[in-house]
Amino acid sequence: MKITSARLIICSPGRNFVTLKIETDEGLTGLGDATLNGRELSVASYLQDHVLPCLIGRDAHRIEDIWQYLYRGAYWRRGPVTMTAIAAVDMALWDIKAKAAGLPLYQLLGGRSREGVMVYTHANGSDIAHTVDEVLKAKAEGYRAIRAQCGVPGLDKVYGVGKGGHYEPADASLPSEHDWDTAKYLRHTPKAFEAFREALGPDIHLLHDVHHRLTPNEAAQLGRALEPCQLFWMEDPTPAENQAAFRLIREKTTTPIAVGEVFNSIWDCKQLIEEQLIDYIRTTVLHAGGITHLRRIADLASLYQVRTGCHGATDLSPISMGAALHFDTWVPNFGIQEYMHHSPQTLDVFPHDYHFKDGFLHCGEKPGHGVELDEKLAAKYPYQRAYLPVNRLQRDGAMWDW
Ligand code: CS2
Ligand code: MG
Repeated sequence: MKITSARLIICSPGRNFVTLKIETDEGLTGLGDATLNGRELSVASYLQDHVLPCLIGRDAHRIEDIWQYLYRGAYWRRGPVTMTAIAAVDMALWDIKAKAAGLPLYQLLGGRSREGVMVYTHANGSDIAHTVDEVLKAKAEGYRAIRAQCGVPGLDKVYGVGKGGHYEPADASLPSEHDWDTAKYLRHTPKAFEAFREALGPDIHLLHDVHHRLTPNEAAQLGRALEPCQLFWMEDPTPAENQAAFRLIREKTTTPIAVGEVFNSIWDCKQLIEEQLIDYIRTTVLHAGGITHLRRIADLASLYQVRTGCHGATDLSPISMGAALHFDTWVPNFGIQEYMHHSPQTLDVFPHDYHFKDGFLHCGEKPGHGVELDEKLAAKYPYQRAYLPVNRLQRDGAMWDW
């Protein structure tokens, strides 16, 4: 089965998405997500100018060989742009192979390991009382796991807390600025989680995203202070370029740790996994080289009892969500899947067969990954430049981690 065409569709139904469509001489087509939030056009160019011309005429069934060709063959390995581009090709090829087999994608990975995929949703509030309301609303909607982010007194804009409850990471046509003060955050957060746990009772999982803002020592302090609230995880407590830094956090607290949404290869998490410095690995089908590479990361993780917790923010298109759900349905060491709701416009542009019920997402049974693209509708939403915010210290305006 030869690849006859490979092209990009870039659209912005509320936010930007880059989609790769691969067509074959047997009439089967596949879709892959190529969206890198705030840097969308760099992946589009990488694909358009350097990858797509090399795909024409190749056998669409040779997923592994094409993966190696794009990874080893490029000489320049790894990095978010390269690995997102490879992921888009990989997702589209798995879609095609599953359609050729007439099977939902999870069947090709080894079949079903579970009846549904437990997801966590977001509850964001400007203060503790508001966040308690949001957390209880999520519980009433049937979620078994809830990520809570709460405004901090004295800070104007805090990660994860949007205007009027809605939160979208890429919020402006030039980077907007957030302010940060670690001492204020560390004072407030344990009080907030005490209130969330009390409101929820013991049975609902609570999660929190620190978004790389603490030093390892501060992260250890926060982890300890949160131990009575029994978190499912504390996410990205400190930047992870230095994997060994997690030893300090690990030695000091039993609060489980999740890391990896910004990782793009197995090398970014090798030490974290082998030394059991984390509990959950958050790499995705999108930013970590597709299903082919994510499977290798999950297999390594399984040797060390590290479980998966795939990133699933709105900047990953429904195609990534569809592919992730097939992956999650199979992967033996599954932990949880993030589920941040796409806008109604986005869902109209990407018809899909996954559905939510009682705290779980379920992939569909259609051949492939089950997500399509309405190209006519997509054309009504042209690309709009959008950036993630930057973060500065309130004290003196110095740049901080975001
Ligand atoms: C986040 C994201 O979902 C998460 O855990 O950290 O909101 C993240 O900020 C965006 O996906 C960045 O693109
Ligand atoms: Mg995160």
